Amino acid sequence: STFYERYHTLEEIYDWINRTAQDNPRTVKAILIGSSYEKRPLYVLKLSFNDRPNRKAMWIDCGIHAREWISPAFCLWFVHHSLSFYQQNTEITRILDSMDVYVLPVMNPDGYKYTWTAIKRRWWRKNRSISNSGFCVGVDLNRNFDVDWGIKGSSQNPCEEINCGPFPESEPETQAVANFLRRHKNIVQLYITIHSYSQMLIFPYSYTFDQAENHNDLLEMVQEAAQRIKRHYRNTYTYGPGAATLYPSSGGSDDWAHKLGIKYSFTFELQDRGEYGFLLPPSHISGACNEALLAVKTVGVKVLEKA
Ligand code: 0X9
Ligand code: ZN
Repeated sequence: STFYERYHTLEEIYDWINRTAQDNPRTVKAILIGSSYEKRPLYVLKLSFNDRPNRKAMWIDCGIHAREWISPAFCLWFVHHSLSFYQQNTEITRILDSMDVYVLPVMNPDGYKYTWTAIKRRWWRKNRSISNSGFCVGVDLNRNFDVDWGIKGSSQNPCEEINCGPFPESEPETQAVANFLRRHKNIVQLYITIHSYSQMLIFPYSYTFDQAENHNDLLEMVQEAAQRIKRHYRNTYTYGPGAATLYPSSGGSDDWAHKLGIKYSFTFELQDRGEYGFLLPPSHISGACNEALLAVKTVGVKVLEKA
């Protein structure tokens, strides 16, 4: 198997980030956007294939949840595809010709590292911040954003999996992403966050059953993505607004990005539908990533057509 068909330790991913930037000095830059609770750097790779003025941008983050190993694997897959198939594949070329792409391969490095250290830790989801009220560790970064914070599908109890933290953006990982997107909100048109598992293409809102004002556009985009996945890979993805399609929950990054003004905002839940769950075997990485790549390219091209 190739490098991209295996899961990698955090150290290997940091090495890959460095190497990728060094080997592609004209097109790839590593940008430090902050650091984690345990002081690990948060690097974003900026892919920029030309320097036309007024360029727009898209953002993809991976690894919000530690145990969802297919997610960082996808970010690496996506960058590799972009660098390998620019000017070969029509869709990735169209996207990279008109947008810069910001890729955060591991938003929760402390949690990711922890899942690699012992079998019983393989199911860790949150970051590794220590609450000042007691002995439990970890905040669910996808409950920590400042949108209806702490209300639905989240818990203020640090011992729980869906702990939203002591206050909105309490976590350095959340702050780093939120600050970066606030600074770049005028250029970023498309926000995508990669999770697993369940094979779902979700869009805002999750914090409420109210429809986003561009609901019909978002629905059309994920519907087309799901149809193309079915046609090309014979695999089923369900799609729709988060609250109705998955479950209601507050404080998520997709809803927050949408309310910031990034109108095209998505959460993609990759393979599988529960057979292996978080323990998706390496032999499934290429299938899972190619499907997700098709979905990313589908919504990316649609944004270009709409915006
Ligand atoms: O619950 C989550 O954070 C996501 N599912 S997961 O199984 N990967 O944990 C779904 C997030 C959907 N979006 C929001 N809740 N805002
Ligand atoms: Zn997740």
